[in-house]
Amino acid sequence: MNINTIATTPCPGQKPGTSGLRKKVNVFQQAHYLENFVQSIFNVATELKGGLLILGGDGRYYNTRAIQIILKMAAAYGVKRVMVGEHGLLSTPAVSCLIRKHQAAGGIILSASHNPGGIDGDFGIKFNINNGGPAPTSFTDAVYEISKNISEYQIADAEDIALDGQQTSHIGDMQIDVIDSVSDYAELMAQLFDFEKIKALFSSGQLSMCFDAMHAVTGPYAREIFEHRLSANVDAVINGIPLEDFGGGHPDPNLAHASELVAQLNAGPAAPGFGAASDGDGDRNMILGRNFFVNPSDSLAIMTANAHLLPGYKLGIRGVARSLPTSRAVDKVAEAMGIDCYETPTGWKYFGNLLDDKRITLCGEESFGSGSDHIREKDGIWAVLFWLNLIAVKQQSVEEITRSHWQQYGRHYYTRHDYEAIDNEVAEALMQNLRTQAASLKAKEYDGYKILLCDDFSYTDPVDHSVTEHQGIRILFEDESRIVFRLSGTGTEGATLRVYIERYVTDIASHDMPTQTALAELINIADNIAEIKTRCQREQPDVIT
Ligand code: VG1
Ligand code: CO
Repeated sequence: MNINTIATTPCPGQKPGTSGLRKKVNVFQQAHYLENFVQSIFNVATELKGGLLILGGDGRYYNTRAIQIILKMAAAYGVKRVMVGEHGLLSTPAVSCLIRKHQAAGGIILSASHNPGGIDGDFGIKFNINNGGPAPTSFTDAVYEISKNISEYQIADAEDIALDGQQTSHIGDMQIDVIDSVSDYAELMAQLFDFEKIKALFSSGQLSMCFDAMHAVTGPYAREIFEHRLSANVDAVINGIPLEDFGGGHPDPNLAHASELVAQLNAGPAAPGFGAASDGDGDRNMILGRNFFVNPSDSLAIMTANAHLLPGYKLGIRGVARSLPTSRAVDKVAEAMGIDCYETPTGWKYFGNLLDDKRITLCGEESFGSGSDHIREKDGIWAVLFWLNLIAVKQQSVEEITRSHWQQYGRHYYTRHDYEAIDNEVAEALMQNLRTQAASLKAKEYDGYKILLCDDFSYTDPVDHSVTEHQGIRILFEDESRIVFRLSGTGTEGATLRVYIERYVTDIASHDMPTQTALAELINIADNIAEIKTRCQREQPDVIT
């Protein structure tokens, strides 16, 4: 094998965000851009030398090109073996599953997750460590430092590898196995859930479902699991073929972007009883009932309260965790169950230590993400199976399950308002203004809502004691309402301000308000305190979830 050493100069801005490095495709296409970052990863992940690497992506534009480059660089670095998903496809949860099952040294996932794809869209790259989870900040910081000073990278002089069809080939001494993207993952799902019971739900005609794969990576997973193994209705999966531009859509499973699915579920009495969608790389989920939306924060709470009913969790759960902006619905359940509930910064990497240390079994985020200790990523198809299994056990609809949960624990009305592509300086100044005000806001009252606590969230990991600061401004009111402000770490254009608003209502007679109405006063308070409209020159948020 001939290895070429290529001279390069640093590409600015290769600092990974909430979940890997995300940029416009044309940024990744610049000379040496991808190579610099991959070499920086290799230089930190020395355990890859002589080890196994899992490699795949969500199928977006540039996926297979990047895979060919990475394979040649992996061979030059001395990786022993690479398992690549067929056609270059692997969902994020499948990569996590494969790393754990095959004791890989790590995994590279090519995805910008819920961001749009195609030649004018976004591309991204994430590295997962040997526990199957996203690399911690200490790792990504080290990668960034190397990227700032890189002067050369190494790449094997080799032909491209065929990615269609499961086969084994070599670049020098490195073995490359093109594997079935779905089977190991599907097997794990069958161990966790009662497939026979779910199957009976479909075959008895009691339930039909619609799963929107949004032309992203979950299409093949959904077809195999829902249609083949669980015999769901033949038309259960829509938009099931992965496309490089996601069919022009935005592969973000929420009410705004999964409009085809929402229309089906709202189509009256003939609508399917269960609906779901996943994102670009298959780690997010949206759960719908007939004409009914389950807020992701509620979903985590409902899962926690009911996990013991499902085979994979029948021994009960140890504890739970949620990210800061996720509603405190799960806290109520944890309190009642007498288990720990951790509050972490945004991003799945903060759950890894808690899972590894066996402090928690379930965890989730408001951004349509939930997961468990079965892997170290959030998992879209897993969440769908969890709900299907729950419906089969309880013999209740999605709406009935959710309403009875609210009845028992109270309802957390919840919304997130996103202001996208704001000028970076304006966004920073808005956050800085909140930080400066934080201490003095305590005990102030707005429209009858009295502030109990206001701070800039800082997290000390209870396992390795690492400290992560400035994770969002949180305002807690006396009636348990909350407002959280933070800037996104996944966008590729300017800044995105996220405002998270929740209100806790125990009276069951008040569980039927439209969410934005129930939160109207708090939405105004958020604007008053942060001066969003004036500072950002916006009348409305760009996206409401
Ligand atoms: C967003 C979500 C966060 C999630 C992250 C990655 O981050 O808010 O909860 O973990 O995306 O999800 P941010 O920094 O833009 O708010 V995925 O499915 O895009 O990898
Ligand atoms: Co994702």
